Amino acid sequence: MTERIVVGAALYDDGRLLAARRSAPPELAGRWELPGGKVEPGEHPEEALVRELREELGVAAEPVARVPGEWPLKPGYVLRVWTAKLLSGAPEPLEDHDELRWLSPDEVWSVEWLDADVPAVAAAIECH
Ligand code: 9L3
Ligand code: MG
Repeated sequence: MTERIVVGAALYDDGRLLAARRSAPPELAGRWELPGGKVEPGEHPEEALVRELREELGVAAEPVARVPGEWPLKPGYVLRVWTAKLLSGAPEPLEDHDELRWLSPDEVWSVEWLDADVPAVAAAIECH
């Protein structure tokens, strides 16, 4: 079985990293993540990243670099992360999130990240 890829964005603006608090599903609600979602069949991961940021946050953004590594999610799914740059718009929690927060470097560990996102965020910080 091939694993389904979920893309996450380490979206930076002015040195701060965007964290998004999930509102669904119930078992993940209240925990923070790098915004993103499942790559659709036939879609390139970077395209999925741009699409997810538009749908979830209402912004235009571009991937900058793949963050080395891959992190297991629920069975059959893995998380891959790209650093990304905000091009236009101000992120709003339009879909699946109920709060957004721009975290300065000393605030990055002040939110309760999803388990899978903890090592992904650590790796993203390393390569930013
Ligand atoms: N997930 C974990 N960390 C992330 C993202 C974007 C997603 N940074 C998990 C949550 C869901 C699954 O991946 O179980 C699919 O994500 P979505 O399509 O519900 O955003
Ligand atoms: Mg999502």
